[in-house]
Amino acid sequence: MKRFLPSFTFVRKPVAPEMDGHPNIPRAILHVDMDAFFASIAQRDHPELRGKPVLTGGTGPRGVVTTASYEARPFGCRSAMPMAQARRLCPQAVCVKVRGTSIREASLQVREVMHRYTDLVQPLSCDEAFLDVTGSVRLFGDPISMGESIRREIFEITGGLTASVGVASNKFLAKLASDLNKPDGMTVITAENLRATLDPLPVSRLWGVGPATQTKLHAIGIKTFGDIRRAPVDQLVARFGTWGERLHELAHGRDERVVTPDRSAKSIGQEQTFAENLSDPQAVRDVLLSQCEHVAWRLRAAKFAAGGVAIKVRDGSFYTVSRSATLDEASDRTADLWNTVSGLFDTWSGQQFVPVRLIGCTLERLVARDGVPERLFTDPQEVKQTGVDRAMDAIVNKFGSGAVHRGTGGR
Ligand code: TTP
Ligand code: MG
Repeated sequence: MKRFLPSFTFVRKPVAPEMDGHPNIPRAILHVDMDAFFASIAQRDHPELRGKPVLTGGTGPRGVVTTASYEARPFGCRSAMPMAQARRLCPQAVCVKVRGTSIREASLQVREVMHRYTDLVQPLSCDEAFLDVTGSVRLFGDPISMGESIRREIFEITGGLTASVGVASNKFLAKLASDLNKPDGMTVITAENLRATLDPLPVSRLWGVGPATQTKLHAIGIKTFGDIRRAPVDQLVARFGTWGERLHELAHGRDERVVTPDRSAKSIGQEQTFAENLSDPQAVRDVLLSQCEHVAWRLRAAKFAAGGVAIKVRDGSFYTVSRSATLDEASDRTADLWNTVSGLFDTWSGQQFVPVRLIGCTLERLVARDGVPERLFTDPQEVKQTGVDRAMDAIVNKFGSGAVHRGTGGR
C-alpha cells in the first residue's frame, strides 16, 4: 500500500528565516489538506471501492461532482464538473453519495489532531487548514517531524484517510507545497530549494491568477513563476496595478499574512478508543483524568475558560451515552473542570458501569478568559490551584504531555 512508501521531498533543515517577511521572527507554517477527501471516505467505508475510480456528488440529471478519487483523475474527472460529463470521461467510475455525518466526523478528527500541535489552526474548509507551529517546536520537535506525525496521526484516527502536508515559512508557500506531492505526500520548501521549486511552476498556480490574468501574462511572455520573478516590477505594476506588485512578491515566495485561528471554536475535546474494552472503572477514570488535563491545558493555551463539560462513553456493543454539566462559573482550572467531569463519570459508573470501548472528555461553552470577571474576594484554594496549573503547564510545555500527571487515587 502506498501509505508505507511515502513520497517526501525535503531537505532536513529548519525552515529558513530569510524567506519570511520578518527576518527576526522565523515562522514555521504547515498546510494540511486531505487527499480526495469525500472519495477517500467512501473508499475507506467500502473496501470494494479501493483502487477504483470513484466520483462523489449528485447522481441526478443536474448532479455535480464534489470530488474524484485519484484513480478517476487521469480520465479528466474533476470537482465541480457535471456528473454526466465525468461519467462520459470515465464510464467505469462508481458514483457515490457520502453521508454528511461521515464527513463531519472525519473533519472533526482531523481538526482534533491539528489542535494537538497548536491552537493556531486556521481552517480553510472541511478538509484543509493552516497551522502556525512556530511556538510548538520546543514541545514537539522540528516542523518536518510535526508534519510527519500529523500525517500519521490523521491516518490512525480516521481509520485510513491520508493527508498531504506542506511545510514552509509562510502561508502561500505552505499551501503551494502541500499540493506538490499529492496524494499522501509531504513537501518542504526551504530557502535553499525555494527557487528551484518555484521557478518552473506555471503562473496559474499563483493565488488569484485565473484564466483571464493568465492570458494577459502569457501575452507579455510570462509563463512561469521564474518569468515573474525576473520581470521588472514596474512592468507588472504598469500592467496590473498593485496586484502586479503582489504577484512579484508571491513569485519570490514572500507572504506576510498571519495564521488567524478560528476563535469561534465552541468546544475542545479528546477521546480515545481502546483496542480491548476496559473493564476496570478506575482504569477508565485514569484515562479520563489525563484527557481532562490535556484539554484543560489546551483551553489555557488558547486563553479560554469553559462554562460546561461533557463526557462520552461507548460500550462494547457501540451503545454510546453522553453526559454533560454546567459549571457554576466558567473556569480554566483543571481542578474545577475535573471536579465536574469526574462527578459525571462517577454518577454514570455508579449506576450502570459496563466495560468501556471509548471514553471522551469535552470542554464546552467556551468564553475568552479575559471575559471572565475578576472576583472581589478570591478563594485561597483557587489561587493555589491556579499555581498548580501554571507549574504543570510549564512542565508540559518544556518536557511534553507525558511528563506529569495528577493522581486520581483519592477519587
Ligand atoms: P479539496 O481539498 O479541494 O479536494 P479533495 O480533498 O477532494 O482533493 P485533493 O486531494 O486535491 O485535496 O476539497 C475537499 C472536499 O470538499 C472534497 O473532497 C469535496 C468537497 N468539495 C465540494 O463539495 N465541492 C467543491 O466544489 C470542491 C472543490 C470540493
Ligand atoms: Mg483536499
